[in-house]
Amino acid sequence: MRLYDNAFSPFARKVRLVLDYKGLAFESIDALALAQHRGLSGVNARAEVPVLVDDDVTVVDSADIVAYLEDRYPKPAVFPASPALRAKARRWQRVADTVFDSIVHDISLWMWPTHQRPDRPPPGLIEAGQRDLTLLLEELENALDLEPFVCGDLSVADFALFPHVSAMKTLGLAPDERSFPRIAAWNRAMRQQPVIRENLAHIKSTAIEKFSGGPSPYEGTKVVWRGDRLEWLLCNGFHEWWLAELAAGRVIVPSSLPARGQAAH
Ligand SMILES: N[C@@H](CCC(=O)N[C@@H](CS)C(=O)NCC(=O)O)C(=O)O
Repeated sequence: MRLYDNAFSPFARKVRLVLDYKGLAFESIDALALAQHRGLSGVNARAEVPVLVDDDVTVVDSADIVAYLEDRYPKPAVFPASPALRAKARRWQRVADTVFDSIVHDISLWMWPTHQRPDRPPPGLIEAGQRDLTLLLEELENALDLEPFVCGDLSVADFALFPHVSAMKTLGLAPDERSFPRIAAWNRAMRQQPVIRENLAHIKSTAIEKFSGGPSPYEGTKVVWRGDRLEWLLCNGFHEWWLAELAAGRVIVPSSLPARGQAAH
């Protein structure tokens, strides 16, 4: 199997965690490196990671990849057995992928080692992000009623959430133990999982490899603004800031349409 991957992408991390948990071997390509862009566009018109190629099957989008892996390699399962818990797992995967991701992405641009922006966030952006992340954490705290994981046993919900919740620590917004005791316990339980330990070590060594000497292999100016990330900005009134980014040539908006002559998967 081949994974079009990137160590720092929360979506690629989710898929990697599922592959590792299921004990599946794969070849990883750091597909967000600019040198790999053409190859990535060849398998995904949106030029986004992750993409999984398993023999003659190509699957785009992390939730679809996880669903494919579960169908094709069912044991150990990453979806619970009961319909109610499966719905809960899917819901938290979606909240992680759409809402957590958007907020963490939109308020973290100024901390990316790739971009090193000289400007500052527009007034109110970080505060709006902190406010909305707190709302999400309150919801997650209530949802963690089965212990130790979101659906009782480890599931895709935990693998989807962990990259975002751990990124909050890097942003100085780690959920505090007193306000969010269940999340703190969940976080500790997650960090004891061998696949999580391995993933954290992988990110650390990749960051050293990519950023500690010479130019970074990644895009350093433009930011990819796909739907959910843009939606959070717009619903919080930061459209003028975004339009200025667009005018300054710092915006990429992906398209799902295949390039002329290329078939969709
Ligand atoms: N819905 C997609 C989102 C994937 C996504 O947004 N990937 C980002 C990285 S986190 C990406 O590849 N962006 C293109 C780029 O940064 O060049 C999924 O779940 O796989």
